[in-house]
Amino acid sequence: MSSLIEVKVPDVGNVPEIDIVEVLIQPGDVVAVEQTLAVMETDKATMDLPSSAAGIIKTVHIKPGDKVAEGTLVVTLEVSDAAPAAPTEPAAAPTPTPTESKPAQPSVEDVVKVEPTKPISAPVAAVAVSTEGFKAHATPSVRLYARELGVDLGKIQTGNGRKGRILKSDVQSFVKQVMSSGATATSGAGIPSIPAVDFTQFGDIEEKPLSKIKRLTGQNLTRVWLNLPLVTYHDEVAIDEMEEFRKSTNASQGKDGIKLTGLVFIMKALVGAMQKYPSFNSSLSPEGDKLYLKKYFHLGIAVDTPNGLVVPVIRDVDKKGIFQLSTELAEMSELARTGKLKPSDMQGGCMTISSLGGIGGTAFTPIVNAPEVAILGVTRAKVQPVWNGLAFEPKLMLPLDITYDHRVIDGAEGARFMEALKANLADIRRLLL
Ligand code: CAO
Repeated sequence: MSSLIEVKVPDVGNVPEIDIVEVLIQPGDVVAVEQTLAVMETDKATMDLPSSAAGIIKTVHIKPGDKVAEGTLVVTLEVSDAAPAAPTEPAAAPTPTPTESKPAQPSVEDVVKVEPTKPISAPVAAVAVSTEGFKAHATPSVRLYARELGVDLGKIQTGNGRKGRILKSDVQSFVKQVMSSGATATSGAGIPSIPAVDFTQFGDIEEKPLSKIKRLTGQNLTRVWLNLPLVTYHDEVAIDEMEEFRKSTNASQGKDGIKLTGLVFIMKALVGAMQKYPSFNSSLSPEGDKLYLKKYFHLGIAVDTPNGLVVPVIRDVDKKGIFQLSTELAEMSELARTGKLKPSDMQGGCMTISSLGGIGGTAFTPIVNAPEVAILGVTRAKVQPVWNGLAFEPKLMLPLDITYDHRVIDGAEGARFMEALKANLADIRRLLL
């Protein structure tokens, strides 16, 4: 037996109106008690909106951009009557830190977004992060905000929050101060910034805000571009055998069978090369003094969506066959294109593939999705004349581009890795070895 209950915005103090910035659930999702349903934001703080009970989401009554207040209906939840009685009251409100001696309770300013990779638990209190030897106290959401702006929290040191905790407003003031202190001529590591231009002087224009995905991707790509010494190595491989196998398998599958594209073979071949060259399946420590070598093989796949580029992660590629990979790839791309990927679907990748093969191209220089150390770019295969020692032979050549972090991978290793990848693709029987 089950019944329906309403989950409402809890007591959030004397805040009359709060913005919903992110909704993390959808109808059909199973949620646990205290699981974050949405993220709310005031001009002072970001806070989680926790579920007051465990159950299945029947209806979501809020959307990003909504303004809510205490008591606003958030979701209708189907709860099992067998489960411990579910409170119909709103979830416990975040309360201020009571005393110095007791463990800190999260306050409105301190309640932060639960990171999706961590087990779901009560709202997380602010944590200290070491910045060049200095312990900056800030919530994960403020640290994320600072990272997005490239602000070193160690330079702010003390914020206006409780016990000197750094708030979002402190980060904003810091940025304003830097901007007005004559540092506007440069950005990042003293790099001159692009001057603002009034384009209306040349003709009509239309202003279009970038999607959130594009803005976040842009920040991340700029960070990687500025921090990593990147090298891109280009090559090509004849994939006639692979293509013949792919086509005949697709034909034997019939119209309703799973359709294989070359990408799943590339995924298997790439993992084979990563097994042979483990430094491609690693991450460099932030201090740059050690490598974390991964024993799992999860691949990020760049997917083009109407809102921008997203990178869902297909897990344990080494353990899966091409049909399963094809099914998962289709599912993930669909979720990506309809904006339904969960944050956890985009985490834990070891290396990324960016395939533009369905569109065209002969070569490009993809940017590494740090903290990964390499990315594989793929463009369109085409038949080309290849000299076999006696005559030119028509061969289906697939162009491949590998960009790698030169701090981790040297040129010779990059070339050897590419050779291993090509060998796997040229003779896919190798993938069985
Ligand atoms: N050479 C020739 N043909 C190719 C090919 C290649 N390298 N790769 C794909 N194709 C063909 C496929 O076989 C398919 O052919 P049919 O329509 O005849 O069946 C067609 O192109 C379309 O393929 P697809 O793109 O739908 O499927 P995929 O498995 O190759 O790729 C996905 C899936 C999700 C990676 C892709 O759709 C996508 O979004 N690519 C863009 C990624 C991107 O934006 N990268 C840039 C990031 S910037 O660093």
